[in-house]
Amino acid sequence: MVTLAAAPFDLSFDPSSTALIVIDMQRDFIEPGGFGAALGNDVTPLQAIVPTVARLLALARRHGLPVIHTRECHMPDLSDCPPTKRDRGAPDLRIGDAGPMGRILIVGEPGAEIVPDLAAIEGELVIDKPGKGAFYATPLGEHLADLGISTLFFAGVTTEVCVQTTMREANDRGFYSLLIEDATESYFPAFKTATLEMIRAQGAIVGWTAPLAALEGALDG
Ligand code: TIU
Repeated sequence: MVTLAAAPFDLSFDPSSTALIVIDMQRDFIEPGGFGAALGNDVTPLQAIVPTVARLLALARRHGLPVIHTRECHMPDLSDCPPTKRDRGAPDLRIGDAGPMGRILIVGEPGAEIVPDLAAIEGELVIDKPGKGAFYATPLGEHLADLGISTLFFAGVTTEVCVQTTMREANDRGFYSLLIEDATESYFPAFKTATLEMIRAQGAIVGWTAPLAALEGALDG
């Protein structure tokens, strides 16, 4: 067992039953001209965590932890995109519309790809998900059961939308969940702060948080 100095208290985990899930580090959320920008957001803060997520990926790979990447995207015919999701708000471009990186949030389009610095390597599972949570309408739960996973490390974007939703799904499924504080980001700084606080409040009601350096220290020694 490894013991990590996390908040709100130490988290002990067995690396042989721990996996890393990197949520939606896609061009559509991180680069100008994608879904995030079409919603009116400044994508710059999200770009800034790419090197930290790369360090986290290197750490997980160095220690043989299974790595799972997710991508929020939809079928070209939008059959898995509820109209309530596509019609929400007044974005410049809606899901399925043609933008500078291809059709917004559509499987196989350049914008739906993970940014090159964080691309999956051979043997890593990439899960396309139609929802905010990575367990909804995907094989993630079965995959984790097959691997015998009990602890999940989380990174990715955005903290309060897809990351938090997936952590809450994981919590209800009995996983110990740790969010790497500097490997996640929001378009809204206050939402990131609030999400970190609400995850670890009430005695880790959803899970734990810790900076990457603490995890590196615990695993690398
Ligand atoms: N808009 C926003 O903050 N996030 C999303 O729409 N999806 C994810 O968080 N991946």
